Amino acid sequence: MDKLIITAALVGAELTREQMPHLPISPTEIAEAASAAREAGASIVHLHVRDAESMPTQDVAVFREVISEIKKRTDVICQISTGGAVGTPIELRAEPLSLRPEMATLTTGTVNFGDDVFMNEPSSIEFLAARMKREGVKPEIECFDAGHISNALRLVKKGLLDEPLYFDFVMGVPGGIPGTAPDLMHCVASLPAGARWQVAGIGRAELRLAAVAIVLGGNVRVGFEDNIYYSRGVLAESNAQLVARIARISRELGREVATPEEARELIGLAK
Ligand code: KMH
Ligand code: ZN
Repeated sequence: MDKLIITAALVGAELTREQMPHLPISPTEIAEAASAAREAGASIVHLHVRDAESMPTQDVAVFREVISEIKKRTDVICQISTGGAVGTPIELRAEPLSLRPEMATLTTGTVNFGDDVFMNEPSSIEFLAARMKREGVKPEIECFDAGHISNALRLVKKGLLDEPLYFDFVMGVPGGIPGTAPDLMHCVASLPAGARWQVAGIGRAELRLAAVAIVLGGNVRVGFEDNIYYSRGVLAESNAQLVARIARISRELGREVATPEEARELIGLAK
């Protein structure tokens, strides 16, 4: 089995300091969290950024600073969010692609998102995919529901997505696909040959789906964006703490953890 790729989703767009006192917000805090996550076993960091008021932003200048601070400290793969926050206009969501990060997320369908709707119209998805292709940015295909997988495969047919494909199943969002092992098995069975995948379980689905993914040969995303608890009612101390547990479980199960360099090779990132 290939080595495990761990992604750390450090910040998110929805979480506040009130909910999670250890949430990294400033560029320095995010870079320190990225470096600690790398030391704990992460090879990718999934990045949202915040403005001076701690609000989610797609401001290119903030992303530039965060990525530059990360690169001063560590060799982890920087993956920017083009999802932004619920309601962010699609043009703003695309803006940080001008920085040509190694990876960016591409959500391939609309989903109810708690009491909100995370809108991804077909024209918006194609706009983002075309922009990523032009900038040479590798998409991570975010599927919040099973239908988002076939939407992505249609983009391959249209020439807007290139293989090898890298999927992320975000499971357990209220309104999206439930965070259960049978639902994950269904997603994995829907993939074309040669595609790689990871799972991002939301809340209490995080750990149990990570364990299933490790055994099945998939990859794992953890971090405050998806889950803030280490165990029932106990807040995690850091993103790195959540990453370290996944690395430990994987090694115990006989699966080594990929370095960023090894992850680049596995995902097929441009040299
Ligand atoms: N904040 C969510 C509405 C992504 O990063 O690409 C969307 C999201 C997906 O987090
Ligand atoms: Zn995100």
